[in-house]
Amino acid sequence: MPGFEHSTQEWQRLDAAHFLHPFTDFQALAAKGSRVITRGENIYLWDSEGHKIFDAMSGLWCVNVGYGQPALIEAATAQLSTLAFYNAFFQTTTPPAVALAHKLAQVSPPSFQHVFFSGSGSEGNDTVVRLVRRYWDLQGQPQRHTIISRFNAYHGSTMAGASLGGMTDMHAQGGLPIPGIVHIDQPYYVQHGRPGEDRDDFGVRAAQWLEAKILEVGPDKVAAFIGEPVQGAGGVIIPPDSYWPEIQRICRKYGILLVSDEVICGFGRTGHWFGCERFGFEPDLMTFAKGVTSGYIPLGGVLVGERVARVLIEQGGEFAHGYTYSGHPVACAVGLANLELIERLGLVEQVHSDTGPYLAAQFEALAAHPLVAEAETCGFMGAIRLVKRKAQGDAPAEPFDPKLSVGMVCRGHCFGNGLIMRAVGDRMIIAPPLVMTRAQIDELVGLIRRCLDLTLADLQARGWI
Ligand code: PXG
Repeated sequence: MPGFEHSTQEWQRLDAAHFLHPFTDFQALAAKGSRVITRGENIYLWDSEGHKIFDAMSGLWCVNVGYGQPALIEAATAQLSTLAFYNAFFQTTTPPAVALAHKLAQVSPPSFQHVFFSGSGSEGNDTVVRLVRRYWDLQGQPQRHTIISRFNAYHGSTMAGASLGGMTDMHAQGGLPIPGIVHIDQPYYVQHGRPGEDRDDFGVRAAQWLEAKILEVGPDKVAAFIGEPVQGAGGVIIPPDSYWPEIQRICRKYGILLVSDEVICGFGRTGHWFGCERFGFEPDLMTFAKGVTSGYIPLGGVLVGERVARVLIEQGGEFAHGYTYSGHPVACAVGLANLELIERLGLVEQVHSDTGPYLAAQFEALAAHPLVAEAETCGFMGAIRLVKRKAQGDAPAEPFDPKLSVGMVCRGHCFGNGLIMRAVGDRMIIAPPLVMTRAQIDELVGLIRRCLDLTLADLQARGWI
């Protein structure tokens, strides 16, 4: 492609000289040199050295339909030629934005008939903060200001997104969280479960931390609770089935708005259109991004349920919030083509009742590996936890010293063997494209097994095990 024909070394030199990457130690990366990805097709990537890579992370949890889908490329190209941009301020609209809003209303649970578009998931969550506080102002309860979230949640990287998120290392940079955002613990059994405790009992107990926090803050001061159905960036933390219904019961008891951050879980990832449907709860607002366009072009937003929409529309007057790219016509055209393709290929049903259960069976068998304590999936998301010694009888599994960064060692072997998996602490995680076939699941699990074997040998050679 003209302008893109440098050698790997030249790309790395220019990259180090000019490009500050997200969540990156700039100096360390410059010393090592970036990996240069040049092409994608289906569920595979190629780097500038011609290596083929199995992308078990769908880019960054987003390429749900896989790379190179002609329907999305054609939708973008056609819209670029027709109308590359117009805004949705000043009482105007564009056909792709209207058509995508209509489509989103069709695929969402019935109470969601309205959407506010943003350019990303972080901006979507900033919109959530504005919407939630606006709602309570309009209800004559401006003191309902506090939003409760969870530690180890990820809700984005803007000031509000990072504040809603519960990543303490992010909070440590820049004086976060902003006022009015507080956190409770995550429903992670490995961290908080009691010996012998039933998982569902744990789920109810973990949900009740919300009630305790509401009572601490004051029930009349709490505006909303936000959570990812499954915490993605936190390490694919799959809550017990009892958790979300109990969260919903508590929110309803105190009249608090319930927000589902569907940025990762939305658009088929859990085998349902939205993660809340998998876990049986009915939120008032849903943040989305990533899978709405399969990552082909940036787009995000908030789906607004009836309870909030009615107040905003009937009593709200002007809502003083919005982005240049709210309802970007090219992004919306791609989003529409993407949702239609997900429907045409039957990907949600496929993950629900065919490839999802097949992945579960194959992936969960990795729990037999000597390095693995648990291997679990939820739709097309999965995690394995690496441990020094497996559980034996009543003795729980023995974790590695976190300082060893064993996950990063394993990730290195994955990269070296043409597999992209993410390491989050001692959890190795996947979120493959929803188009992954049974044969490709076999290929993936074979690759993971090989990388686990190499990691084991490596750790033994280092004397860490
Ligand atoms: N909510 C959730 C649940 C997310 O996972 C965002 C909001 C923010 O979306 P934007 O589009 O602003 O990035 C996300 C993003 C990782 C990783 O390393 C995960 C995300 C972003 C970057 C890295 O797992 N999720």
